[in-house]
Amino acid sequence: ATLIRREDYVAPVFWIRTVDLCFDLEPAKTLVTSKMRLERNAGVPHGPLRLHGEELNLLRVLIDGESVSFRQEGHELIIDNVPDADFNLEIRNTCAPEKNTALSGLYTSGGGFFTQCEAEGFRRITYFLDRPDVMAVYTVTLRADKARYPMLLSNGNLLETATLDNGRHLAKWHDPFPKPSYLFALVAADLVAREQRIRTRAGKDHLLQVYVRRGDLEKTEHAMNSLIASVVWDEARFKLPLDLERFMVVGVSDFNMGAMENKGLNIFNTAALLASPAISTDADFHRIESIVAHEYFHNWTGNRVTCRDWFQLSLKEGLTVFRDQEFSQDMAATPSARAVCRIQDVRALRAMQFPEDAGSMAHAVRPDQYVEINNFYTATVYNKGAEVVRMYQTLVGREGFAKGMSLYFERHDGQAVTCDDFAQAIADANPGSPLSTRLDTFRRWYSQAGTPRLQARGAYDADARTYTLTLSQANPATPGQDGKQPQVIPVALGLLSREGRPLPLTLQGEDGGTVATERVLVLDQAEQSFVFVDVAGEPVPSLLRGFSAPVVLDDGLGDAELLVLLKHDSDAFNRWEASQRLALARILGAVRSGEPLTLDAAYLDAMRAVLRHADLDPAFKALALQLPDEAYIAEQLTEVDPQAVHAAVAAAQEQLATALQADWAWAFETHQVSAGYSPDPVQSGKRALVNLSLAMLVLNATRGGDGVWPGRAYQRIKDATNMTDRLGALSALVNAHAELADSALARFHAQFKGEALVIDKWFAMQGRAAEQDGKTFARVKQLMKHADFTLKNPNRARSLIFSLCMFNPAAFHRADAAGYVFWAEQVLALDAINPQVAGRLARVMDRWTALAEPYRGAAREAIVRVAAKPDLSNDVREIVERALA
Ligand code: B3K
Ligand code: ZN
Repeated sequence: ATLIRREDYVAPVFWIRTVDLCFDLEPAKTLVTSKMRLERNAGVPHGPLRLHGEELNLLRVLIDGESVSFRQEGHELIIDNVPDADFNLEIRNTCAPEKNTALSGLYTSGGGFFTQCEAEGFRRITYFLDRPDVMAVYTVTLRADKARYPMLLSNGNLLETATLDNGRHLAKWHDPFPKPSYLFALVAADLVAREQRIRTRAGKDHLLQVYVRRGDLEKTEHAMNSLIASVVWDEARFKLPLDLERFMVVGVSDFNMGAMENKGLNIFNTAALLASPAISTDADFHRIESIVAHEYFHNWTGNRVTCRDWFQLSLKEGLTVFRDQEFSQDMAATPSARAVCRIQDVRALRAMQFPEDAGSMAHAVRPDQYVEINNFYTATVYNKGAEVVRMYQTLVGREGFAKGMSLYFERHDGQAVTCDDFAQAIADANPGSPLSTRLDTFRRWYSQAGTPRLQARGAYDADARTYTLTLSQANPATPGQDGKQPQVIPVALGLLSREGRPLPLTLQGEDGGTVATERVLVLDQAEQSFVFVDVAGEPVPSLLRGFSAPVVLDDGLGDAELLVLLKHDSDAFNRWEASQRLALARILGAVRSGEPLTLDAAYLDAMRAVLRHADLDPAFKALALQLPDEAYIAEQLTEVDPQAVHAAVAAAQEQLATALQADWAWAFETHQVSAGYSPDPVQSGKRALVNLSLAMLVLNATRGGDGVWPGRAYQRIKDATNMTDRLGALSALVNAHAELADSALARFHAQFKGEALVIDKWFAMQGRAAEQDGKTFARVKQLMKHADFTLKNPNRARSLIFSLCMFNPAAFHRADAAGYVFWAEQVLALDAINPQVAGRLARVMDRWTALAEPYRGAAREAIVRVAAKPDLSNDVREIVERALA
């Protein structure tokens, strides 16, 4: 395994300008013929031609029609004697799609052929310069059995089709846009398509197609609508049009991640594509909309302008996540629904990215090194990267950002570029802005790993009527990086009077008369003070509104101030944040003291007030009443006892359930949706609150409260007309370990046994069930032997194993180490099948050094056991070695 370093980047010795690929598709052995036009890169010293290739069987190599001598070294095919002028290179090889359980390159799934090339899968199809800065124009011919594979698809436009001998047929595709190999795709399968013709603002006609297996056609309406909305949005918001006559989306049930943005031929995990009220939850509808948008938006941010090298991955991923988040907010429409989107995005960042930034795999948004690039499709590159892009927008404004985007495309369309190029374009389009004047400091967001700590302290001077806010920052050391420099932290803020009124914000030295009640301060030093004048009384600061920077904030506020914010803040994000901080303080207090948790009346009254509030949006209420994630709580502790964290959370949950019983019952009864199903924010908000209420009521029933609720939940599972309600009721029973849970689970399984995506949910729910006396862990072990379980399908493996190891800390971190033993076994078993999925599971141990004993020692032992296996994949080896470093 070699370490690849960012600073070692060199431009390619050759360019590949065009490639003509021909596939004779057979599951056991597919023949690939590749005819390429190559050219020396005049800008770099001469050298041999080195092509990447893995798991291939090479048949012949011709240059300008003549056979040439070559060498094979490791995963490289080396040709020393290459003409100086342009030349034709022809390569013939075979690969074995049927044996490709790694699902990278060309593989079979459900009787069809599919590809996944990002990051380095193309080299598992044929020999190539498989790096993103080599961009070629592709022509692709597919030949296959017509009955088994009636649909033959590749990137771009269909040039011709023909019937061949022996029941075979042919399709030829041409993609006019030069692209890196990671964006290549082909599909050959028995699929049907939902089609929609659209005319865009620019007056051009396009054909949109969503291809799925026959029985799934009626589950593609939502994806199609999401795609149309994405096309409209990107034109309206960023003036970025669809550039292809035909845009295809294909669903496949064996897939390593959510979806892939191949040029004109996006391939989707069916879990991220198919939706219907009967099989999908509101969250599924929302997630599908955002993934369809994400992949579509990549057409500009990723495909038209791509990455020079994989260290620049966040150039396309951070930017595209930002774009899909903005899209989701715009689709949500109302201010409250927008805030709900933002809260959910920040929750995910804190639950996934903050631990990553603090653990053994901590890396900068633009990493400096990797062994296996697939290990760096991370929450840092994606979600923190999106926060970095959001900060540009905060610093230059929405219009300034749109201008910056236009300049970026003006400069770089058709190129493979770097994160620096993006920063430069946004800054150059906004001269004199708070970004442009601090660009070099801002760039540290790309180079420094770790979550900055932002401290804020206010001092009120009653005589002078001034309020001095002192902001300071510190950035903790991360593996291989200490002594960090200050970063640029935009702090959106407001000041509230003790009665909750917004106060005008005038800084010393500014003209009076500034009436803004919200503004952005920019911290770019280790410490800075800001003096507000004409402040009538000691204010309550509302800092980092909308989560204006991805930092950990310590504002020193106590209960009294948090209660003011919870009641009155005009910023919905900080209002929610106050609810979480109140809960967090109580949970952490109990965990740190070792005393059992008792929720006080002030907290319970505040939560009751939220629940009963006349104007708050039900979706917001559900989020505010939900306790913080155990993973996020663990991040606040220097030594983590996952069982103690869970015990405190479980106690808080029970007390909330009991103390607010009447209120939950009220919320349940008064928020029922009677209209026909729609996943819109209003309906889904009500369902979220109803489901939370039901979970609380069932929990309370199993703790001696009103015993009617488990029966009502059971009835609801039978009667529900949509999956959100059905799954909500089922999970209420399962999480509370109610007596009716088992028969409800059996019923549910029988009802949905034909629906793989629902059976995934059935497994996931049991793997995530709140732990109680080891019952959940025992259940997972038993389910591993279920006839429907398999390690080979990533969705299924994730639904059970990841649910336990990644999302259920209390079931996983056991004093007897059985969870860790299970983890080690599954990482090793998966590694033999699919290294990418195994590598992801290996990441579960990132934070093992923060664990208290006996967990810490036992975790280490399990990691050592995995590391001891001699033939581990690069994926898993890099993760476990970094964990042990
Ligand atoms: N770009 C792909 C992810 C590829 C992951 C490769 N291991 C999907 C996306 O981010 O849209
Ligand atoms: Zn992406």
